[in-house]
Amino acid sequence: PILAVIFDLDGVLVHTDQYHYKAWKRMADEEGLGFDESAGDRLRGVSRMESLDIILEKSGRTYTSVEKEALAERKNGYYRELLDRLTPADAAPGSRDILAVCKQQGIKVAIGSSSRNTPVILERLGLKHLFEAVADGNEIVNSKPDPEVFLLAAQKLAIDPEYCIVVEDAEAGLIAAKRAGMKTAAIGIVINSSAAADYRLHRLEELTAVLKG
Ligand code: B16
Ligand code: MG
Repeated sequence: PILAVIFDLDGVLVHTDQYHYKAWKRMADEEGLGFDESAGDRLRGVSRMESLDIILEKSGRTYTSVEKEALAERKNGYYRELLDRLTPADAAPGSRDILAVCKQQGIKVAIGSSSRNTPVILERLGLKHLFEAVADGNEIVNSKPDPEVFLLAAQKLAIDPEYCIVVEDAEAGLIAAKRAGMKTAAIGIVINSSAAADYRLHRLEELTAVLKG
């Protein structure tokens, strides 16, 4: 049986994945760094500094850790400007409904996100009170594809990993969930490409059928 659902945040419950992309692109353009859509998909689920390393791969020069901190900080400032515009209407379609279904069925719900901006995003969306547990980028050492964030979420819920299902839009996140010993549901861009997906959701509502088994 499934006793808990762990939701990824960016790209699943809210489309802040587009904001990450815009903010990185703004910083990269200012720095004269090439940045394209394909790089964008590799940034899903991985931490802020790992994302920066991916963007700097083709730069042809090395950056000191002080320079890298400054670039990441600048991007985060741009990202926070975009987050300031979030309202409860920006929660992904179907997200409140699926959370209600989980509640009705006695299934616990948690967030498992790499983002250190998770608290501000949940606050702006007005979703925070709907989760029994939140595990995010502020609390972990290793980000996805490491299983740490999902294991932490399960621990906070006091549910064994084998009874958890993770909903993810990132290949790194699906791999992390598998490594944690959890079931996986892919949504968004990875829906057809990931070998780590147990279920493939075109819309969040389709999770209802998965939960019924
Ligand atoms: P921040 P998720 C991830 O969130 C994003 O997918 C990823 O693109 C981002 O780099 C990471 O959070 C860190 O975000 O800079 O806000 O700490 O998909 O795991 O919810
Ligand atoms: Mg995501």
